[in-house]
Amino acid sequence: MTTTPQFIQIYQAQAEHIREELLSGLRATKAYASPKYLYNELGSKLFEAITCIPEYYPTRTEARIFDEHAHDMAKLLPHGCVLIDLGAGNCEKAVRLFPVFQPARYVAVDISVDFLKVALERWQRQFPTLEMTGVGMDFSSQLILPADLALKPTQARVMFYPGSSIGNFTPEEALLFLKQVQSACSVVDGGGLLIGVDLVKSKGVLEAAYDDALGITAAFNRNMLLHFNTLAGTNFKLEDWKHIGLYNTELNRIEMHLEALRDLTVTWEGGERHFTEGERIHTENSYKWTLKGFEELLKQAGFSACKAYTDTEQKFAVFWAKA
Ligand code: AVI
Repeated sequence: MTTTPQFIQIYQAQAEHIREELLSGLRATKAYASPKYLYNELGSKLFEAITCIPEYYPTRTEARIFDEHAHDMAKLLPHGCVLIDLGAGNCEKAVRLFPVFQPARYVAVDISVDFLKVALERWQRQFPTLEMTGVGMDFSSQLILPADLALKPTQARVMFYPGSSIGNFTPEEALLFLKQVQSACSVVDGGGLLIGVDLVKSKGVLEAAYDDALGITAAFNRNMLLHFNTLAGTNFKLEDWKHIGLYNTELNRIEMHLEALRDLTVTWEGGERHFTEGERIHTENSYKWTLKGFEELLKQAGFSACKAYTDTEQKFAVFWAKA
């Protein structure tokens, strides 16, 4: 019986590297920041809150798809697999599927190490006989599973990437990422990918989901400025910035920005950046896919036998793809 999950931390960016990355985005003519900086401790909690707000349909719709089709999906999954949860967060989505999927081992990967540790220790107490491993890793630029995981050559690998996180990659980045997933899963016969994808829909529905009436998404986006202040020693003031969430119909993506409400100067040790009123910092893209477009992408990445499960309104899809 196991009571403490194994934990592997394979990557922790140096504070200086993080600061440099942030500041170079701020200095750019069109200022930008990587969406991974949305997730400090408060950011992870605000994202959890987003998943509960009425306008943010993806989490609810995906959960319904799993409720309805999990048994069907389980028939396609290899028996006794290792379930590798990419961007596991609080691990809830995978845990709900344990009784149906019956994995032999669970590996939870997330950049937010402290948040993951707390969650995984809780789940391990609830599932004491299931081998669980946590991996603290930023896989957004490269997916290399740590050798310390000691994945068995007999255990098929199923990667689980729900929540439409794939949408936070550009289509080019998404293809590169999926190719890496495909090669990691194809090491053992029968492996594959179970992935949640948000589908193209009306501008009104999309913009409401990313600029909700309660202002939770606005808080989530603006909290990035507090995170900057901690990581890079900047002096952003929340009252100077407003949240923008808009749908770019040409590129099929939601864009989140922070817009300066007046002319201002942000300073940090050794530098500053002037923003004029209305100037923006681009903080996130969330691409939406068509069913056909995403199936094509999976095939290009080397997957086969793709099967899509959707809700009746085709708002969201979960794809199973064989590696
Ligand atoms: C994590 N990711 C899939 C979310 C999304 O919908 O793109 C992040 C998010 N941003 C604003 N609301 C939710």
